[in-house]
Amino acid sequence: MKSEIEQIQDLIEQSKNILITSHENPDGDALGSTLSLGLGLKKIGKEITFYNKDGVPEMLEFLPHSENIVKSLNSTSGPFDIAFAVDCTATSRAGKDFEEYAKSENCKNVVIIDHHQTMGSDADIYLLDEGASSTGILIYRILKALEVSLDKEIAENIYATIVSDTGSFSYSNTNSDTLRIAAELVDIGVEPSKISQAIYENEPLRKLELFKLAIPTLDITDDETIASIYVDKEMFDKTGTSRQDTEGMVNIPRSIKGVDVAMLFRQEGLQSDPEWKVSLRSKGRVNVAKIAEGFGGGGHARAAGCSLKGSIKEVKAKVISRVEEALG
Ligand SMILES: [Mn+2]
Repeated sequence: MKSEIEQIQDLIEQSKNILITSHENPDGDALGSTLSLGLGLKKIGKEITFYNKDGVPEMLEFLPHSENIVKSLNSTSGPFDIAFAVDCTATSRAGKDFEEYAKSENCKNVVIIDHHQTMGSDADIYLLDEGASSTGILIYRILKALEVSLDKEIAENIYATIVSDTGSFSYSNTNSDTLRIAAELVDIGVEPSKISQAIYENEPLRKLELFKLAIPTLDITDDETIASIYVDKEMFDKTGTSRQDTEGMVNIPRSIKGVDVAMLFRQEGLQSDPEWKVSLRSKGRVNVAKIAEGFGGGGHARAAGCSLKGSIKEVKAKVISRVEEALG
């Protein structure tokens, strides 16, 4: 039985026209993986179309070739021999349009590449490795298997996936394999300070204005183990921000001494029928993927998300009581 990487390698070798996408509201791993895979496959003569439903957020425009990502499948030229969905547990994570497109004649083979726990069942090949720090690490392995020589632009994209998903080599998913690959990428020409500056010292002022409004909502349980913060529609409107500006905000409650689980609640949908996107972060005592799954979401043991309807008071109380049960 061939390994998933060998199966993907065979498929790529027989293919010409390839579509690559990632999850909606993309982060550094999503786009860095999309771009590094595509740039690598271009080097061995493949025709690549980069797609993301939400396009490229301002803060990720520094990723080499990000300007080549299209936001509409109508402007793509199928049929595709392979459609890759990277950093996605299922095709639905890339949006409804792609989910439908992947089922159509336009996509002969669908391949999912991810490092998350939960999965769907709508792809031809799944490459899933929870031990990988980022999806970019899996892209690195595929390109190595294909003997693609990594250039600086590919290396910068892969490096960005690692920095983004390990919190600059600080989360528990940082391992020696990750550090060895990062070192190799630096040898190829990546400048770590340049990537860090692009990611962490390049915030639009409006984002900090949003953080100013959110900080007064910081709330902590009496035993100081569960902390949360929220952003509602009014705060977004006042500061001219959107959900991508909440990136990193969960690190505020998470940074507090003694906190086991940190949460960010972000309002979406109509004011009359509010829906809250919840980001959960655990320092290790609680598997937050289990909690998120209980509300129809998913993710990793230490970083997960879900979505609930109701007032902020109701929604917060529901999630906190589940976390309290889990903390015991
Ligand atoms: Mn990821």
